[in-house]
This record gives sequence, C-alpha cells and structure tokens, in this order.
Amino acid sequence: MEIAPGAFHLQHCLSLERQRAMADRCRELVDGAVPAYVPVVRGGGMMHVRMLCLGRHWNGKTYRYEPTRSDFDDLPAPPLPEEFRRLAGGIASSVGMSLDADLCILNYYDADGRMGLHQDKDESAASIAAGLPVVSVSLGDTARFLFGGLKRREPVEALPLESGDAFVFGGPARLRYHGVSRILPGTAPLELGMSGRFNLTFRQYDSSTQ
Ligand SMILES: O=C(O)CCC(=O)C(=O)O
Repeated sequence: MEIAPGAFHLQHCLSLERQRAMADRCRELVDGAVPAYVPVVRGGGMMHVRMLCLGRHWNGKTYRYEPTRSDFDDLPAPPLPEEFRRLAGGIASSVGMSLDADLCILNYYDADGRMGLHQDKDESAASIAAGLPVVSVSLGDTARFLFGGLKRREPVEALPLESGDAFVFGGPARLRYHGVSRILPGTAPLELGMSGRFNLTFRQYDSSTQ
C-alpha cells in the first residue's frame, strides 16, 4: 500500500518461516562477537534500543558512517549477510525502486524501546539525491511507527508495523521524518519465541553501483 508518494507499507511481506529464520539470525548477531550496544548520542542521551550496524557503522556521536565503532569499542562492523542484502533489494524492486544495500542498522527494542522522530540523512549525498530508498523490516512485537513530513513540525501519521511487515521510503519520501513511539508487548507471533522487536533498516551508502 502506498501511503504517500514514494512510501510503501507492505503488510505481511515475510512468511512466518522466513521471519523465524531472520529472527534467529538477528539474535545470533546481536549477541555475537561484535554485540549490539546502547548508543549514547551527540547530546549525551542514551538511545532506547540496542543497536548493531552491519556493513558500516553509524556513529551516534558524529552522525557519520565508519568501518569501526569508534564511539564504543573500536570493533569492526560485521559484514552485511548476503541473504539480507538480497531480501532488501527484492523488497525495493517489488515497489519499483532499486536498492543495492551496503549497510543495515539492526535495532532491538524491548518493551520500553522507542526512537524519536528523525530523518535518515547520513548516507552519501549522491545516494540521498538519487532517492535510493530505506527498506525497513520488522520482526517480533508490533511497533507504533510514526511517519511525518519533510519538516519536523509537519503532521505525523501513526501506523502499526507488525512482524513480517516491510516499509519502504525513497524518492520524494526519502527524507521524511519517522520514529517509533512505542512497542506493543506480547504481540510477537508465538512461533518466533521472542519478546521485543527487531527492526532492520537497509540503506545504500554508496550509490556508485546504481
Ligand atoms: O524501528 C523502526 O521501525 C524505525 C527505525 C529507524 O527509524 C532507524 O533505524 O532509523
């Protein structure tokens, strides 16, 4: 469903089997050799998610991408799994967009998790100018997702992102404000054996492969 020009909510995009396999992989990743952590951002506040960047690290203090986590433990960002990259490209092409993701921000939200309204604008200027989309995939508990306009003060729409949903925003929607106001605990499909929510946002920092 196109909810605004360039913004698509794809409900039940992933089968339960696919969701389970992805949730298992996400669990391994966030508790792996380079574990997820709670970033402290520029103003000194802590984020309300555990974050693990794949492919490239997003530094919450500088708002820049880098190969190693210089704001935390200097470990290298783990590679973006090939099956994740392919999934994101397939979702983008299903709505007529093109994405060769080179990074993913994997966030884990517990029952109190949330994320303030923000724009995704730290990818390369060329990637943003080309309107290359952000592809978001949700697993586990439902989130109350907020989607606003190109200016912070514009009205915001709230929509539920359920397990297996994808959300794509590119082209004229690429810089729209968005965030998560709350998680609805206990709504994850039982088959996933999880509480809380994983969200993966795939992006293409480097647009030279387009
Ligand atoms: O969790 C979500 O649905 C949104 C995540 C997000 O906005 C981000 O990672 O930049």
